[in-house]
Amino acid sequence: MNKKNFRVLRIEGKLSDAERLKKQSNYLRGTILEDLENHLTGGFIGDNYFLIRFHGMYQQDDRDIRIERIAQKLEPRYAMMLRCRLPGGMITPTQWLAIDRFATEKTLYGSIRLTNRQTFQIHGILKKNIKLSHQILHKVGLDALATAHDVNRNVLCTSNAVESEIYYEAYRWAKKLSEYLLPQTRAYAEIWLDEKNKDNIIDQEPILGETYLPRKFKTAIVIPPYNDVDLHANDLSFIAIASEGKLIGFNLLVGGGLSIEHGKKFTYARTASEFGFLPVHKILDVAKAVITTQRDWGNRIDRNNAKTKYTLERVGIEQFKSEVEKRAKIEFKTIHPYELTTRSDHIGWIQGIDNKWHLTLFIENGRLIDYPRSFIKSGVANIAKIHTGHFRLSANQNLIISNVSEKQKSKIENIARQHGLMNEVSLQRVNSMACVAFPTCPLAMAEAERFLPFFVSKIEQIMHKYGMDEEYIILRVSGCPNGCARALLAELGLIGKSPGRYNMYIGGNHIGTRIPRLFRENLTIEEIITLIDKLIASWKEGRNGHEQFGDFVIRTGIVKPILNPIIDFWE
Ligand code: SRM
Ligand code: SF4
Repeated sequence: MNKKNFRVLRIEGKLSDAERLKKQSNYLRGTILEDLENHLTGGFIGDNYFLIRFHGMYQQDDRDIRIERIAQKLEPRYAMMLRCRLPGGMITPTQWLAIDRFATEKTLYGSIRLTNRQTFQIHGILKKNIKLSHQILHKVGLDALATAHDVNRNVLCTSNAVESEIYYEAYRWAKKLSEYLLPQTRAYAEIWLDEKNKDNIIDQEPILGETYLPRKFKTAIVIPPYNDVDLHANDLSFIAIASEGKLIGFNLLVGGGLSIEHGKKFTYARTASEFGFLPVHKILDVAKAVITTQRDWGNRIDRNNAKTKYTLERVGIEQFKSEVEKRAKIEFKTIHPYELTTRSDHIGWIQGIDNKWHLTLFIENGRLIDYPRSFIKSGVANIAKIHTGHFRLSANQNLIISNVSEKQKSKIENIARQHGLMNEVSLQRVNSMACVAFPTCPLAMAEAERFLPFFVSKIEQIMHKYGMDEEYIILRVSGCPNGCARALLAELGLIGKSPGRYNMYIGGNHIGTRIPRLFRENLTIEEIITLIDKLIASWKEGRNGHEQFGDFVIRTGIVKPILNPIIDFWE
């Protein structure tokens, strides 16, 4: 490693305030209960503002009306966003109907937002309805535990593999991993479900530790050839390896992550490193070993430098790997060959190996709401009323109506069509994704979800102009450099800088294994469209055969590939 270019933040000094907060929280209780009774504010005060995140909630306010409220000397309109835990994105129609009703009747926006980590968020929950939201989830066997902050988040599992014999087995491991790595504190049950600690159980956190993890932690199970979960956005990825239709083990990859800060050279996106192969029965031990190594070695001084990707670079990949082997009592075998060929969802019907049908519905930006001309949220609820299989949420923010019998197929299709859920959609739109951003995200610097539909139409027009309608560019728009839309794994990524201005990254690939490079900074939308027009024109003119956009801009030297992000991400 070139030491000169080795960039880390402080690793010695005073612990970050987040560490004090966790330590003093009495296993995530803080004074949330008292705060719930405080009707003078619609929000949470002091440490509780952060502590509620461990319980799957973020405090937000409507940014569209923030200035107006300040002018009127009113408190911002505080409301919570609730994020459910849904390993592998699996949810039953009964569960769906319960959350649909809650979103319709008890929230400010009346919408459900499918996220790119295979779960859903409900925005706009007023303080008085928070407890109810958790109780409704609990009643149908769901929870929001550990979907945010310094814990292992919702565990992903490829959802585009129903034709694979190992899909359900892989999904069961995702569920087990999620449960195994959950916080053990009784705080969630006490605060939200009014459960008393009758047996006087003393709280302990054998895996996460009393002060939990240094930073958020993300886990995924990948079933090749699909990389719909974008494995390189995860701290810990298990690539399922099958032989003769049986799951025989996993390749382990550690240390992916995408978030950066504009211009801060100690931050960078990083693809995960291959550690080796493990047999199926070692998956929980290995997950525990990786997470506890990150727990013990991760940076607790500076949160900007705390994720596993930075720990790995600081201590060395080999050192981290051998610690994991020691803790898991395993010696990793050589990585088994695997091939990833796609990240896209297959929109429409597909038949699984069990002869059941699966319908993937394209939900633009994952936003389910009834629009004046298409009642898509009601459509999904109406499907849930008659569907006897389950729903699966994809990591591309789409919804799969899964396990449909031949008999039910046409009924479900009729409902979907009547509600505008099966309208024609271009390949370009299917392969475009945005994060939430305005008005709810407090960190948004520019529009994303509200801007994407218009922007995709512009790209569609350009593609059409050059006769490229059958092609697509993996496009991602994030409202800020936290990078929630995974723009730093896109062929064309936009990252918000300020309202109406974006940094433009190009050169990722279709399968999500290459980080794109910063191409131009601080562009207006008009400038972006002009540049894209030129780039698509040269791609059309100069591509080799079916060469894809990201590969083309790298091959022709329009941008240089990122070979080692710690050294050349910013060059
Ligand atoms: Fe994210 C913070 C939305 C996936 C990196 N993310 C946020 C918050 C909670 C803002 C906040 O902290 O107050 C956003 C809530 C907006 C809102 O109003 O709903 C938010 N992130 C989302 C979602 C909903 C985007 C979406 O449109 O689907 C995704 C929810 C996933 C889930 O169900 O758990 C979401 N976020 C991601 C991803 C992609 C992924 O995980 O595959 C990333 C990049 C991958 C990574 O972690 O490197 C991501 N979000 C962040 C970060 C930067 C973390 C870091 O490493 O520094 C933040 C800010 C933070 O944590 O400090 C953040
Ligand atoms: Fe908010 Fe930024 Fe994440 Fe978009 S990328 S949801 S703006 S934190």
